[in-house]
Amino acid sequence: LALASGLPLSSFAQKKIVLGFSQIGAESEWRTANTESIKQAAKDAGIDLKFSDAQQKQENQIKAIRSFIAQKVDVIGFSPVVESGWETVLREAKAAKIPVILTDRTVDVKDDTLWVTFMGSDFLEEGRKAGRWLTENVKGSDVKIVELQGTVGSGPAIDRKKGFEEIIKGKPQYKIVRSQTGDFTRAKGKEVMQAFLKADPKVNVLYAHNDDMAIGAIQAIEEAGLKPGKDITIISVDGVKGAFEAMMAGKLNVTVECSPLLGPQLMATVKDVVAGKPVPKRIVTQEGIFPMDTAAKEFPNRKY
Ligand code: GYE
Repeated sequence: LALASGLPLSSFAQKKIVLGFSQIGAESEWRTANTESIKQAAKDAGIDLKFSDAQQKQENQIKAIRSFIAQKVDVIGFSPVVESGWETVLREAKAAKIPVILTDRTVDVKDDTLWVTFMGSDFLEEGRKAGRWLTENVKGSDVKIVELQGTVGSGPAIDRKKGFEEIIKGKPQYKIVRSQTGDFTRAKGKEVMQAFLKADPKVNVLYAHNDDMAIGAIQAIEEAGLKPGKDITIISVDGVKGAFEAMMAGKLNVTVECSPLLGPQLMATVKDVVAGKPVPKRIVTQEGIFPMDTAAKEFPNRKY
């Protein structure tokens, strides 16, 4: 087909929006579901997605963002592995007039004009939900808690710890006796739990900042001859399928939901930003909490 001008019709068709997205890595079931959601939603929305995996390293994310700037993408999306250290590269994106959308995790920068919007969960509230479940369901005069923290310096690790501590504060029967990072992975979760149990096997509760670390820790607990979910009450965050399976097996007591399905919302926002429409500065994901006794009923409805 050609028009009177002689140009092919296709050159008049709207140019595809190009989105450069820097993902943290593939550290957890949550993350792989998040990547899947973003890729599928880009396809569905007809957006040209340039996807880059940083293998959990900030320097790789900075490189990816610089390469998106050099390629002159329309929008940059990213999920910052840690909160600090983004000023310089975000200023470069701003100077190049490329809008930046934060998904899942946020950045700690003074100038909030360096990013357009932040969509994702309220990690502080997730920590509080974990803490409230604990204080309502685990009673005793001396409750010894071990904590597996997420990636050091990441938004979810900082806030899930803070929210949880806020709830147990002033309740001296709840004591965090050991707390260390497991970097949001199964392997590290298992390794650190082994070390915790070796130092002192008298643990009542494990609070893990994500399901993957809890699942790794469950293996360590079983190998130590203890019963996860019974001898040690386990609380974690995300609500991935693996957690529901562990709950149905009686090995995990509760998971606080954190949805990774941010793709469709991201693509809709990318389109709005390109069209010059105003977008809210903060878009919060709505989430619940799933104790063990709801797992079998909820499992068929789980999408990640
Ligand atoms: O909880 C964890 C993942 O940033 C909310 O990152 C996300 C966290 C999620 O690796 O499993």
